[in-house]
Amino acid sequence: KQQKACLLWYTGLSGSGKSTIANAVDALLFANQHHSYLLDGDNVRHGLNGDLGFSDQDRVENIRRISEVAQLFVDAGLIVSTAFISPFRQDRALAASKLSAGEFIEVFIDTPIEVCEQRDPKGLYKKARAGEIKDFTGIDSSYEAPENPQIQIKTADQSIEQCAQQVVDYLIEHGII
Ligand code: GGZ
Repeated sequence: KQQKACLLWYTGLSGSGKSTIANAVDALLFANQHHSYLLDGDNVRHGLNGDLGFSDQDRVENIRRISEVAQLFVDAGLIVSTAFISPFRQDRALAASKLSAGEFIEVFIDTPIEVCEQRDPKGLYKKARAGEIKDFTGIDSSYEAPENPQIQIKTADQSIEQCAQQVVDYLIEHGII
């Protein structure tokens, strides 16, 4: 199936819905015979980046390696998605700088921290508030929201399907699929 290789770079807080939406988008792409690959915590933080934690320095290295790997997959012709907090603007800009214009698509999963904390699917916010987890994004580690994302998704008042469709619509409108 005809497609242009690109990188969908999801960014947002823990519990914002990055992985959920990225997985839903990937399923829609697969159902339409597109070739895609999703990098997320499950397949990267345990393996390739298993040596890294959550200090600022380790997050920078986490994102650097992910952007290098994502670039390789883009070179291979895939629609690549990365779903990591990627809290620092400079690191996202570095990832973008490796691709040509139009290939890097920043997807801001714009979920307020109050909503993420309410969802708290893994109980991590509770632990962070209790001081059991240090350097937690949005609590005692910073998150720099994108200023000009290609796609901005408000998850608080939309279904997962609607959020995923917003990404697919963008890909169609920009001639990627
Ligand atoms: C943020 C943490 C932390 C700390 C563990 N801060 O909701 P999750 O569980 O599944 O997603 C979070 C994930 C963040 O990893 P990333 O590789 O996306 O982060 S970064 O891009 O900043 O490198 C959360 C869990 O790991 N987690 N400790 N201290 N999230």
